[in-house]
Amino acid sequence: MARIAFPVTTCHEFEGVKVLSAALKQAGHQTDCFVTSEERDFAGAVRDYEPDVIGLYATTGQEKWAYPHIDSWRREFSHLKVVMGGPHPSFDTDVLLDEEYVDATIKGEAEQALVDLVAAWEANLSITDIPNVGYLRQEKPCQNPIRPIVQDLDTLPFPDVDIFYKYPFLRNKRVLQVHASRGCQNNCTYCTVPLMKKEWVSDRKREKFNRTKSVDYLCEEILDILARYPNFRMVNFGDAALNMYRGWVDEFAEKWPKLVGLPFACNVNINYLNENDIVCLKRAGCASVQFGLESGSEDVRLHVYKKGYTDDHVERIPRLFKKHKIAFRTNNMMGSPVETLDDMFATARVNRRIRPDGCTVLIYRPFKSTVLGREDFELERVDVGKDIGPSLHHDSQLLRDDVREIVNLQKLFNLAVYLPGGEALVRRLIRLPRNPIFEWIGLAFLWYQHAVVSGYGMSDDFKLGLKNLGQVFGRRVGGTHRYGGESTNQFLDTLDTGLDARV
Ligand code: B12
Ligand code: SF4
Repeated sequence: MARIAFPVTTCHEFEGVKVLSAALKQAGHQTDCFVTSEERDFAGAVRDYEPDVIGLYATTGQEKWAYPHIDSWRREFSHLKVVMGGPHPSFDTDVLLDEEYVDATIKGEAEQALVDLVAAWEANLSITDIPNVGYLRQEKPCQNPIRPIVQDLDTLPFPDVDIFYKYPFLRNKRVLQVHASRGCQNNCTYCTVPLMKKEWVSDRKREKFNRTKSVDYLCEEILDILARYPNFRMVNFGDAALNMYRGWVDEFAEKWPKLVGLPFACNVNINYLNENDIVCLKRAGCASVQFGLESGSEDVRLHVYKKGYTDDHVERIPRLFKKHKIAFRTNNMMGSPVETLDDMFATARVNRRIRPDGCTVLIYRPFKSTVLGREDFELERVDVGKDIGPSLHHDSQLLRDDVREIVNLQKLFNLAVYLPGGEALVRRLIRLPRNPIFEWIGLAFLWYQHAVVSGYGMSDDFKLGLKNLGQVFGRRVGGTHRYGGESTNQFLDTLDTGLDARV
């Protein structure tokens, strides 16, 4: 039996960590997670747990946040092993070169791989033949091929929420975070999910990346949580799209209200959505949905982002949301390599026309794990020396002359959408230097969308803000990003819960 600790630097219950914890417990191990903002002495809490293995989840930009802590834990426990998983190490194993911090990585879905890795470490066996595992061989990162992914999500144990809900803030907030599926029908070029779809499957014939839990399993999972944590008043589905398979929402609309009966918010893919789905969502108790509009230009949306949303989808589906009284929020992206500032204002105008209940606006980031991002790196459109931290809220890493305007527009976008005459005003304002007032305006809109439109609740959001306020503007120290709890803008990252999986 080994003891595995999952340090987490965003105040949010991570589905990946929950499912891994459940798999490890099923294999007879002990697990716990440690959320930086929720611990008085975070490093001490992990140390007191006396872990054998540290498991780190990382998106690109946050892969090194725990290094200083690992240093101190390693000094305490000489046998300690560290494994990193999630999107970043799944596509880039260079973290293995930091061998003083990382012993192994796991590519893709890790339920079985992590159990195998921990067992090998426990028995002092070699890890070099374990599928999915990455390790350092002759000073070079070496990635093993991956095993088939779990095809039937119902065969997995329920995600282990207890390691997160030991924290009063997480268990007493209004919204319960849940996942009903994995994968996505679309293949957007700015998103990592399509490359997961390609690289996280083993090439076994008919292996499916897009999977849903059965409605029965999902309802049982929620009831199991609510039996122990009864304070939740709403559910937020973190999936790419709740309408993953036609027919699933029909069954969901039948069973969810009877078995669970909580209102919920979710993401939808509007190119796969018809009026019947919307009626079913409403009947099931859907309070709000969000989808990625991303660009006002159909050409960019269809041909560059390959989003699959035509102008007809973008105009027609929101009318149906309004007809059936479901609030909707759009996700929008500023500053991709193909858009001019005028195009970005066109995105604001489309929003103005379709009148969403809120607009989330993020700054395009060139990930090496996306089709468009890979092109950016190849064509040298990226300011590679510029450290923008992990987030999509703060800065652009593209080599463009109008970065200041883009970043300002991201903050002021909602004024251009909702304020009469807003576009003309915002066109002028974005030429000013970046400043805290714009940041606060952006933050206020984000808070409104999260608290009100997504139903998260004013009070929870306010508390979340207070917890992490110091991190909102304290992200840069001496011009370089300081990895670690103090500087990773967890507040903004956590607020962004609705997400069209692009977050
Ligand atoms: C829900 C979600 C969120 C939630 C929860 C955080 C999270 N990452 O789980 C919130 C809203 C907080 C969030 C925030 C952000 N997110 Co987010 N998010 C997602 C989303 C839609 C689903 C993740 C999920 O739960 N999947 C279901 C579970 C079961 O799968 P999983 O998480 O991949 O876990 C499996 C493996 O990764 C692995 N694994 C997971 N954890 C660990 C840990 C160890 C030790 C090991 C070995 C393996 C391992 O095993 C798991 C089980 O098989 C993904 C898209 C996607 N489909 O992955 C984007 C995604 C992960 N987010 C992304 C981004 C960019 C962000 C933000 C930076 C956005 C921002 N606000 O600026 C922040 C970063 C916050 C953070 N600390 O992670 C990107 C990452 C891109 C990249 N290449 O790095 C993704 C891929 C979307 C995209 N743009 O393509 N996000
Ligand atoms: S951006 Fe959203 S819709 Fe597009 S591939 Fe990613 S998860 Fe799917």
